[in-house]
Amino acid sequence: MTAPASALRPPTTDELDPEERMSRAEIERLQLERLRWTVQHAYRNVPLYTRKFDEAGVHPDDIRTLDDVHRLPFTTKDDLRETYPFGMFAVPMADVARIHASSGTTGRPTVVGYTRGDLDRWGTLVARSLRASGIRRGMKVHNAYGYGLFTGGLGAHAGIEALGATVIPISGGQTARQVQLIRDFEPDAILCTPSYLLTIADAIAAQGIDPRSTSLKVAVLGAEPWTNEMRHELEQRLGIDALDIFGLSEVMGPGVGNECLETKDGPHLWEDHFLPEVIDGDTLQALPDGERGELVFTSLTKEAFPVIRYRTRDITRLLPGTARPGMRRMEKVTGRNDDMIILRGVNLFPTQIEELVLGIEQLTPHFILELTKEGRMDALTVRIERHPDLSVETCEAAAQVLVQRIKVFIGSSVAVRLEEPGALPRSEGKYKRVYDLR
Ligand code: DLL
Repeated sequence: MTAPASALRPPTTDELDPEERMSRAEIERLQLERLRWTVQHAYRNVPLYTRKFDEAGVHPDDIRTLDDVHRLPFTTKDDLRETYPFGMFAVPMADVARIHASSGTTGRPTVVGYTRGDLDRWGTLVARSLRASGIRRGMKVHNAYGYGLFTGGLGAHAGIEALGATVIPISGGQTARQVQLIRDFEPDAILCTPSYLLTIADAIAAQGIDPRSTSLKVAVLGAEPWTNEMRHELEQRLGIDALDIFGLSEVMGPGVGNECLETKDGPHLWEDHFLPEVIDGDTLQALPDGERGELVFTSLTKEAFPVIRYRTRDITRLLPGTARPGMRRMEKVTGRNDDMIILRGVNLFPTQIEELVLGIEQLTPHFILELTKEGRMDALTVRIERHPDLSVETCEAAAQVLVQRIKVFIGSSVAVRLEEPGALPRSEGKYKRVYDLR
């Protein structure tokens, strides 16, 4: 018996890109060749890189091995802001086929550009990412990442097309309509942020439909930190496989790396196009694979917007490849330097609370964190919606369990406040979890 065209399975070896089948040594050879090109290209065409290399006393000819990347200066978001809007483009504007921008939380937006060739490579890498998630030609893909300046919508869109699957370009928001189209169009796959998939699952249930009964088989989720506990919650709730897609605008957009369906053990990084490093965020020294620190990328094939040692602020560690042995993986990103809350001397990431919340069955996954001042002390309140089907007493007891677990596992004393079902804002894209009212 042959499997139906839409059954979920990992790609066969024949279906992979040739680079995905390369050995580690072949990948590294390719990386060195491409690194040398990138460094030359950036030095020659971007005044900021010329200046920074000269100040650091390093010349593109000094790059003879992959380790020589450590001699290059870092690039940060401040460099992008300083050269706003187009100062870091390495090709004439006539060769820039598209511009994207991310608003960020403060200051000027970050602007990035792509040549026609960059867009083609991006499409190929998103197609590779979706294929690793089990999606292929013959499947319908509901793309609920936001279209526009955000790289999520158009980036995913190009990948679905490059793969030869059928794209449903719904974009984010208008949740009731999303549910309607999931029912009517019967997509096999959905692409959105994990928090938005939770919103959609609730909206399906609110219409009296069992979220496990839809046509969806797989979700490819990213653009915000999320935990394996959230993966489990979404997989159970919707009866799907949930895979992690990683990326950032400065380095390309979605599809810098993606998990493989057969292993689900953190995104493989597409190392034929990006050279990752993990550094100690304080000393800025490179860390060996396996140690946790800040993720840094050098692009290897980008024409319009090459980045040299770009500091992502994302916290992770590099691990050996599994399903694609030639490429390294990274541990699922569950936090960024800038999301870290320091509460009376204890560092904590919102995802640590997510993990604990999802471990208590009587709690809902709908919570926000509020930081306030009590006298001279900082205070953190977890505002969480009570479970609509359980008594208030049961929910209160569960809230107290959460208080204790946060104390034991994170080391912080926090307050937990129960809210009515539906009282907290719902995600429509990247979820704002933390409200700093200090
Ligand atoms: O969020 C690109 C993207 C779109 C990735 C759709 C995946 C899916 P930016 O808006 O520039 O780009 O935000 C990039 O989002 O530095 C991480 O902090 C976070 N992020 C992205 N993907 C993941 C993920 C897009 N899978 C920033 N897990 C990054 C955790 C993620 N964090």
